[in-house]
Amino acid sequence: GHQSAVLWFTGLSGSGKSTVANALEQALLARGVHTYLLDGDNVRHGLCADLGFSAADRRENLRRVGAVAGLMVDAGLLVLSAFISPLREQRELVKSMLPPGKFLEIYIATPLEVCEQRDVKGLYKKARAGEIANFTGISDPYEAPLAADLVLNTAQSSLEQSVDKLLALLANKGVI
Ligand code: GGZ
Repeated sequence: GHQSAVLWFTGLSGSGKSTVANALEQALLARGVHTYLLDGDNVRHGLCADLGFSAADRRENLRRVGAVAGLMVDAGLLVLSAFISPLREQRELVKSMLPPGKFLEIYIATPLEVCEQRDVKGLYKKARAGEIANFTGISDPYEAPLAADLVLNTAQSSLEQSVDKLLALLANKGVI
């Protein structure tokens, strides 16, 4: 068995949040631990389809995700969440919506230079060209966590190393 919790991945676009969260999900599944991954792909097309990327819209996006994560924790699930969640106040809001001790903050600290170099979706190029407004790291702020439960840098660690650190954290916290 396992304890319910929310693993909250935060970091820039292209930092590796979804990649690491997906790899962790596979590793947990192999250990018989089922999870649910919340990310922009399954939330911004449905539950939050009415929201954009202004500060107010991002906050509302994350508040709704926090509410859903809270319901999933009630149901006993282990939730992985991968959103930029750029501001400390937004992440504090989500934390405050969950039972004490259920929010684990994972900072994917891949440097902006690396994220921009990768530019998997070509969004940084468009942001630099002024074709996307309010782009995190370019024309919109990102506040790094001050006390994350774990800091990972996908430019310096392999995916396997990152997953191992996450599994160790979960074991250490008594989640798995
Ligand atoms: C940041 C943006 C923007 C702007 C579109 N700023 O790399 P991606 O494409 O797949 O991840 C980014 C995603 C961010 O959505 P989140 O829900 O995670 O953001 S937040 O937590 O701030 O609410 C990026 C894409 O959407 N995208 N416009 N202006 N990222």
